[in-house]
Amino acid sequence: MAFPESLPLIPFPTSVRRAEGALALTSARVNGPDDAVAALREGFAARTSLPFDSAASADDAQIVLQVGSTSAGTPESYELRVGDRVEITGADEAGLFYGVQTLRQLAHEVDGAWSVPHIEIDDAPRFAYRGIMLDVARHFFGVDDVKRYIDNASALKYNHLHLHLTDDQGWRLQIDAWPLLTEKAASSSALGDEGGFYTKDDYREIVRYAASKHMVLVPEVDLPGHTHAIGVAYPELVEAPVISDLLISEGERLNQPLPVAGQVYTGWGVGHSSVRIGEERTYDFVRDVLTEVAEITPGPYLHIGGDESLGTTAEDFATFVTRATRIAAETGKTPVAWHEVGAVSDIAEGTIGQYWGKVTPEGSHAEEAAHFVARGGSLIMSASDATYLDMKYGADFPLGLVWAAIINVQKAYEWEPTAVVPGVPAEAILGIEAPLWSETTRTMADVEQLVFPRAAAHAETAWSAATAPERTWDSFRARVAGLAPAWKAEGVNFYASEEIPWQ
Ligand code: TNX
Repeated sequence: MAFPESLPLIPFPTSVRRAEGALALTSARVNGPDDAVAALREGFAARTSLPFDSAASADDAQIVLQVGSTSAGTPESYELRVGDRVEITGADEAGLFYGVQTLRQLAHEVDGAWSVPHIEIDDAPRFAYRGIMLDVARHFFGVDDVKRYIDNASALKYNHLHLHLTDDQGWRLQIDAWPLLTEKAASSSALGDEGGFYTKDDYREIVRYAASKHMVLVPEVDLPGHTHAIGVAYPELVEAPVISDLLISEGERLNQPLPVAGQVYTGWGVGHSSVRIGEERTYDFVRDVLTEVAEITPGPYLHIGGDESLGTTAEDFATFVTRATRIAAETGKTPVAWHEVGAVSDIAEGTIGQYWGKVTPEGSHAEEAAHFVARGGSLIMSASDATYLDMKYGADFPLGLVWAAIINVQKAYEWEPTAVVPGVPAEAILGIEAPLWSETTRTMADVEQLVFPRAAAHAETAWSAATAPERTWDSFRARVAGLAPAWKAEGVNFYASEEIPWQ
């Protein structure tokens, strides 16, 4: 049988034992929980016309999906066996879903029949938090686009979707107590493109859809900087824009406007905006917003931003984040914040830090990150010169930015998240996240060019053991090549980087 030598398994499983031969999915009758059967059917819909009819009993099925005990025994783990039929056992529903994603990657059309190699796979994730971010503030992406992003990410076993919901350029979520946010500050995007926002029902639909693919939504309200849009709706909540020399020169270089108080901002300079730290009304606002967001968010996390607050003095920043982390915690959620918040000693205990410094930390970034751990929290690693999906692949790439690094697929693949911040034990690393900032991406097709194939590299860093023999660039590049047929069938606009021997 002409089965590929290198199976396109990404992220690579804990253990794979392959035997001779393959099983042709001739009947493709499935027995299992409805959700898992639906995931299987959906997962193959773009590539095959296999019907995946439900079989009334396991005896009668060619594919058996079940929740039960696995050799790893840990959450999200699964076992997959292919002999004279396919059996997938998940430790929980998520594990079963991941087994189905692996089955998708195993299936190949050989001599006109969809077949799966005889194989035994035992698998479990390395990190509990495997995140991908979408910035819907610089450019807005509607519910259907977000669902597409969820489909493509969950297929790679990502389990958290971080939505960057607010920034200088727009406010993207309905807040009942402060209705002008979406009435006045949502209509536009960076580059003067069209904006938009999610009603609460839209947001609930995203949450529901993400959950159906075993992804937890992590909402971010970025404070106290990145808040120009708040002032478009409620001028009394923000300070006047800080127009620095850097902002002026960047604006001229990029032919972008400077921020004007009370008017929508369509450039992408940072560090010019701040909420008013000394006004009690600011904290009423923060409490109302975080409470409403928490109410419609079933997941455990609430991200309050805290990055690049250069329009706020260090003292004011400390005052603000000391209170804001507590307000977030009072909603019952675990606060998450970008690593700068770790510069402040008295942040709420247990706050999770998101590190976006370099793989080799600069300045005080590592120290700031370590402070979250000292306060009983943990870290999500988003090293910007490895995981930033908005960085260009090469100097001439038409989309993206370059400030952190030029990141080809190999550079995205080769970094070790537990080795970045000195003195922090590996157990304090909750996981990794790959952020897509959307200054330059005007459509989901643009987004997908930047995200794929690099998101496959980060998925493997997040899931596969650091010491696995297949955790090498040579193995990865051969395997990722094999994802191209599925991506093409599904219309994923991946970038065909020359580093990869595409099929
Ligand atoms: C830095 S990293 C930002 C964002 C930008 C991004 C562009 C971080 C927490 N903040 O505001 O969109 O760079 O790459």
